[in-house]
Amino acid sequence: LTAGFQSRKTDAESDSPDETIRLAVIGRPNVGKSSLVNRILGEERVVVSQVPGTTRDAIDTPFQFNEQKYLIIDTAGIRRKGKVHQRLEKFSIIKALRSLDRCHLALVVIDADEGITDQDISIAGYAHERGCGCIFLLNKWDLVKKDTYTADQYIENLRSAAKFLNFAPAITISAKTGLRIRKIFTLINKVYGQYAVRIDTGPLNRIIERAVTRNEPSLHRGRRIKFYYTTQISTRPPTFLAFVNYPNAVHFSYRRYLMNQIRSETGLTHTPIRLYFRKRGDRRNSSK
Ligand SMILES: Nc1nc2c(ncn2[C@@H]2O[C@H](COP(=O)(O)OP(=O)(O)OP(=O)(O)O)[C@@H](O)[C@H]2O)c(=O)[nH]1
Ligand SMILES: [Mg+2]
Repeated sequence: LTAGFQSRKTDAESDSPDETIRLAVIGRPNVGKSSLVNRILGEERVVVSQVPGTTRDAIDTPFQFNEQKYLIIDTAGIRRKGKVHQRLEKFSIIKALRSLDRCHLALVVIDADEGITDQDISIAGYAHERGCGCIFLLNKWDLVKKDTYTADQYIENLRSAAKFLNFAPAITISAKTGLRIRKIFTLINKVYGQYAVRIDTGPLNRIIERAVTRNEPSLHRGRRIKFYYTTQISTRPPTFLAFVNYPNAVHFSYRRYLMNQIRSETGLTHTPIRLYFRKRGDRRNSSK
């Protein structure tokens, strides 16, 4: 029944307590991804240099912090397609993108000193498309003149540039000075907790029922759209399936409304979630 919706990330592992949180560090070239990885690991594990394109491979390092296991993957910087000329660079980018398929969360590193660019947003978009939770890290905050721009202004700019990721946390950091590196782990654990959550069918159905009663979907060719039953079919990210009479008639804005209701009533404030619709006939009508 649910096979078509299972994410490949979820089926291999159960909710065992010793599970590893897998993190991909992604971003444009030279934004400080490798510096951040070294800072987190507390050693010069990967090569850092001011030459853009230093990291070529996706480098996995497992580590443990406060009894939680993590795997962190340093990746190659991702430039805009039109500017990628060399085959080697193309391969590096493919590897970086592939690492997102193995990861739960993407740490999207942005060079705050250069400001937020379209490319930063498309990179976050790749992670989102692959079902990763995202955390924005505005790095090199030590270089930013604080009298010119405040962190709030930066984050506001980011919010308006990446509306589709308005639930993703964002903080200013410095891989160089270590500013707010511990805070990153608070966020990682919080986002992952939501990312891996399971919501029971009972409460979930009550949320949907209440939402539909409060705000009915518009009619489909004169007929009511009915929501029969909703269940969570997978996690990482939390994925819900609602059985309805006219799945294709549910407007995208109504789907968004239902998703917002699920989010706000279950506290899923920082994780991506998915909601699918599937057809189920009305029993009373179909038995006639
Ligand atoms: N001032 C300052 N410099 C930083 C910070 N983080 C990284 N840098 C510098 O930025 C340059 C690039 O750092 P890397 O860590 O190699 O960047 P990267 O994103 O891994 O780069 P690629 O692997 O080439 O994509 C280096 O000169 C770092 O010393 C920071 O927080 N503050
Ligand atoms: Mg690097």
